[in-house]
Amino acid sequence: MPPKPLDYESINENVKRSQYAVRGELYLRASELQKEGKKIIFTNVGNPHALGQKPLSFPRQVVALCQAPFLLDDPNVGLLFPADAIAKAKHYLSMTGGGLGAYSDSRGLPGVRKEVAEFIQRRDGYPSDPELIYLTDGASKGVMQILQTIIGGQGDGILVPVPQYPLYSATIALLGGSLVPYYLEETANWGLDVNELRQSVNQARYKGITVKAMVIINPGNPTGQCLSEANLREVLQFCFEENLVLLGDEVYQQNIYQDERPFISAKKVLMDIGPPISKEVQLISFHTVSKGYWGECGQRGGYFEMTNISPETVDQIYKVASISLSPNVPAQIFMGLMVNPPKPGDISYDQFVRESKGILESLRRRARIMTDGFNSCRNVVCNFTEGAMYSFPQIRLPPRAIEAAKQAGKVPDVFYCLKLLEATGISTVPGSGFGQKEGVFHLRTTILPAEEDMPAIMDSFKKFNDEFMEQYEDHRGYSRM
Ligand code: DCS
Repeated sequence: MPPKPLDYESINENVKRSQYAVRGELYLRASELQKEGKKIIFTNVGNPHALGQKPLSFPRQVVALCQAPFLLDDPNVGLLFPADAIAKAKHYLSMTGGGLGAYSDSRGLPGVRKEVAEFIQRRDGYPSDPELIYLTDGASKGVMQILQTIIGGQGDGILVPVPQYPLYSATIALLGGSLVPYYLEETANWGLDVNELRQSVNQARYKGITVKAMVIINPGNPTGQCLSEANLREVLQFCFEENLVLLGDEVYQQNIYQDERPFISAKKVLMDIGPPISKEVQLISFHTVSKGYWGECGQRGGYFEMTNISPETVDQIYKVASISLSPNVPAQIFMGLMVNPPKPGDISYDQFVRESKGILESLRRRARIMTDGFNSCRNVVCNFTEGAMYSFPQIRLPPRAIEAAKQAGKVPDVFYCLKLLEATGISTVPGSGFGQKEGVFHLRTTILPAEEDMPAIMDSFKKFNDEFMEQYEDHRGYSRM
């Protein structure tokens, strides 16, 4: 009997090739241990609510009413819901043709796209056109649709930062394209060097690859750096010179933990530069309701904005979006609420600010506790998490640990992370899942565990790491760093 079409030997090679470490070997082992009754701290995914973050009240009130519109007819509705939530629910319901149970336009509800455009305009100080904004099921779906529109085959290259979030490497592999890596410089706080970019592009071209797009993740995942305005200018200039579309992954724009480098969007910098660059460089910017102080990962809401994209291509992307009929409608309302939250004077304003500030300030403190904790450990060095939700310490593994990993048939950082998991229940992602320089090892953890649990988690990490280093360091020759 020949293999059947869905037998492993027969399936699409691109599917087998794509890898997604955030839910990889470590996660599977952690799930097993959890089933066996071990307490696991899931710091492998940036999934705030799963680690106890409470949802913001106002958006949940609005969406609850949209989901159960009969409550709006109940004479007691005003006792359960604030008047501004009731008004907002009516506002969003009036945008839908049939409530949340009906498909929307494939690009998303026009009213929400308009609210997104107004948000971008307020944020950047430049006009934004709702016709060039598409709502998506999380940022992931948007990234996939755009990569699908760009990549036709192996000859099409996408410049991706290393370390990177594996949505990019995995999707490029699925689509059969070529990932062209550019390395971020760890010793320069994960800075981006344009000379490095140029070299990567030249090397790829030498191999016959047409480099078509460049991805930036700002603030960075897993690296946590915030790009400076000067750096963004260089990147846009580079994209202009090299004829690349820039994919600006800006999902962590609310997650900023220092004041020196506030978030600046690629769109604003592009417009600031002025013509010809501002009229020529093609840019797609992505955002989501999964991150920030919202953390509504399970709702799957996102958008992308297209700049300098021709109407014909915008129509083609519309067609691609149409194949999935429509993005989640409840998620679109979350997006509307995120870009158009309660304003001063609204009944729910104070509570909204109290809740969102509370989350953000705590994340800022947690970023500090984690970085300091890692830096106090033997053979561990860690850049400060300037933004996003992750800490990405470098673990300087002694040669004997690397040897032991080899014996166990594991990549060295996977070996370290598995031991950490078994000893402490802390579930992380090995640096190799994001890419790193040869011979250098990291792990990624989120900064999301509850603040009160943080000291105990860092103590338990330190104890494990000290014992690990004690076990594998060669005290005769190997020097401590
Ligand atoms: N872009 C980046 C840089 C991300 O980190 C994520 C999610 C996404 C896009 C996609 O988010 P949504 O599809 O939910 O909008 N980050 C994953 C991670 O690294 N941990 O958790 C999820």
